[in-house]
Amino acid sequence: MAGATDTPWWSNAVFYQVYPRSFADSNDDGVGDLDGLTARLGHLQELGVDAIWLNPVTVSPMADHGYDVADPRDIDPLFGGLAAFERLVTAAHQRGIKVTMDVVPNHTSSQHPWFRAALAAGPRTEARDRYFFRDGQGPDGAVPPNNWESVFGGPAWTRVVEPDGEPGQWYLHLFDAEQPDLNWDNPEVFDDFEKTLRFWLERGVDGFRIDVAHGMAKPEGLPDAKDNSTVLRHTDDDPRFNNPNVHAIHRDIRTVVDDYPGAMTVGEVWVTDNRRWAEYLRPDELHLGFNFRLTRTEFDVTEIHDAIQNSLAAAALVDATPTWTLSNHDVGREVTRYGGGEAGLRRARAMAMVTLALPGAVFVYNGEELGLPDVDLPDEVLQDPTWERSGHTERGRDGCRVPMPWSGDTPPFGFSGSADTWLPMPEDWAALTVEKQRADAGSTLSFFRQAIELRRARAEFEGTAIDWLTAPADALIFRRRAGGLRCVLNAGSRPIPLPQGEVILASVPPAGGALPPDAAAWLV
Ligand code: ISL
Repeated sequence: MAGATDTPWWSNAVFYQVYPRSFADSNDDGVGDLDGLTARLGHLQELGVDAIWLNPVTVSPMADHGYDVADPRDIDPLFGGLAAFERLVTAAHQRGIKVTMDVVPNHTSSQHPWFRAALAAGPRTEARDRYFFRDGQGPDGAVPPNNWESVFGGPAWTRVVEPDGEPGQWYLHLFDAEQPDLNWDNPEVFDDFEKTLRFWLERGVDGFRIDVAHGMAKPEGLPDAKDNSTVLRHTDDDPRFNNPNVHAIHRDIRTVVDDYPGAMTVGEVWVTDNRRWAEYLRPDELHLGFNFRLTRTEFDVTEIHDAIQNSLAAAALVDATPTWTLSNHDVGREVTRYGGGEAGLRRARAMAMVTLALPGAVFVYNGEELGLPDVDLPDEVLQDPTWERSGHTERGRDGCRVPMPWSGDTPPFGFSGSADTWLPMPEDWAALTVEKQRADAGSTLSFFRQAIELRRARAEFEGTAIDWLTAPADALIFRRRAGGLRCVLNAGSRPIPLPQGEVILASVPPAGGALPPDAAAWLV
C-alpha cells in the first residue's frame, strides 16, 4: 500500500456500498440484514475492498428505507439491532475492512420523538423550533408558506392538524412528508448530532457518509424558488440546498470527528460548480465529497474526459482527494445507463477500469461487481416514495435496489430463505450469481477482483496526478504521473491500436495489438 504512514487510509481506498435491505438476508424475512452481511464478508474480502459504506440501518419506519430516522443511536430490529451491528464491526475489522455508515442530519422521521413532541405542543412552542413550522399563506392559511417542492415530487410542505383538531401550521420536508427538515439554527440539533457521531465512533465506526451534506442550512425567510419542480434533481442556485451557512455545520462536525484519529467523513454533495463544491472539502470540513459527474455522463469520450478533468480540478482547488462513483442507490446502474445488454456491460466494465485507474477513493455499489443491470419492476411492487409523490410519473429508484443474487438457479438466488423478497428478483439473474461468477475466470466478478488487486498491489498506481496523452478519435489515454500506469479507453465503434507496453489488464482481450470498442486496458 502506498504511503502507509503519511497518507490517510481513505485517500486511495476502494469503498463498497452496501444497501443493507438488498445484500443478504439471515432471518428469511425477505429483507437483508446485518448478520446476513457479516456472513458474506468473505465476498468483500475476496473482492479486495478496503471499507464498507452502509446505507442507513438506524431505527426507522422505513418510509424512505432508513433515510427517515426515528432513533439515530440504535439499530433497527429489521436489520438485527445493535448487537448485530457490533458483530459486523468486529468481524469486518478482523478481516481488515473498515466500516463507515450513513448519517442523516438534514431531517428526521416524522416518528422521531422530537417531531411527535412538536406536533403535540402546538404552534409557536420551543418543541416546534427544532423543525420548520410556519403559518400558511392566504386568509385561512391554506396555501403553503412558499413554493418549494419535495425532491420526491409534490409540495415540500404538509399541513398539520393542531391539538385542537383544526388545520393549522405547515412543516417543511424537502423529501417525503415522513422526513421533516430539522432547523439547524437551533443549537439542540447539533448537540444531538454530536451525540450520534460519538455514539458510533465509540463503537468502532471508521467514518460516516453524510446524507444531503449540501442541505441542512436554509436561507433566511425561506424565499420562493425560481423552478424546483424536477423530481430527484436540482440546480446549484436552488434555495433549498447549498446555503453558505452549511459550512459552519461541517466545521463543527469535523471538530468532533477529529477527536477520533483515522475517522473520516464523505459528504453527499450534489453541487456542480467546482468552486462551490470544493468549499465543502476545505481542510476543516469534509474529508471526502462525492463528485457525481460520472453518474450523469453518457458513454462518450468527450463527456467522460471532461467529467474526470472537472472532478480533478474541483478537488485540486482545495488540495482534496478526488472520489469516483459510477452509480449508487439513487442513480440507475451504469450497465443500463450505457445502453444495457452486452454493450452496456462491456462499457460498464471499461468504466470501472477508468475509475480504478484514477487517483483517489473509488466507490463500488453492491452488485456493480456482478455487472447487474437495473430491473424493470411492475407498478405494484414499487416502494420508492417518489412513485406516489410524483403522481406516478417517476418510477423512482427501486430498479437499482433489487437484492443481490448469490447462488442457485432460481430466485431468490440464496439472498434469502424466503421467496418473497422485498423486491422481486428476475429469473434471468441465474447467470449472474456470485457462485457462478466466482467459478468463471472471465466473469465480471473475477475481472473486478483482478482490477482491485492490481490497483492495490502495483506501484504504477502511485501518486496523485495524471496526464492526458494523445489518443485516437473516440478514445482517451491517461497516465499516472508518478507511478506510470496508463489507462486506455476505447469509447468508439472500431478497434484502436494500443500503445507500446505490457497490458496488465483489459476489460476485453485485445486482438492483434488492438483494443476493441467499448473496452479499456491498463498498460505499464
Ligand atoms: O436525488 C438527487 C440527485 O439524484 C438529489 O437531488 C438529492 O439530494 C438526493 O436525492 C438526496 O439523496 C439522499 O437523501 C435522500 C435519500 O432518499 C437518498 O437515498 C439519499 O441518498 C433523503 O434522505
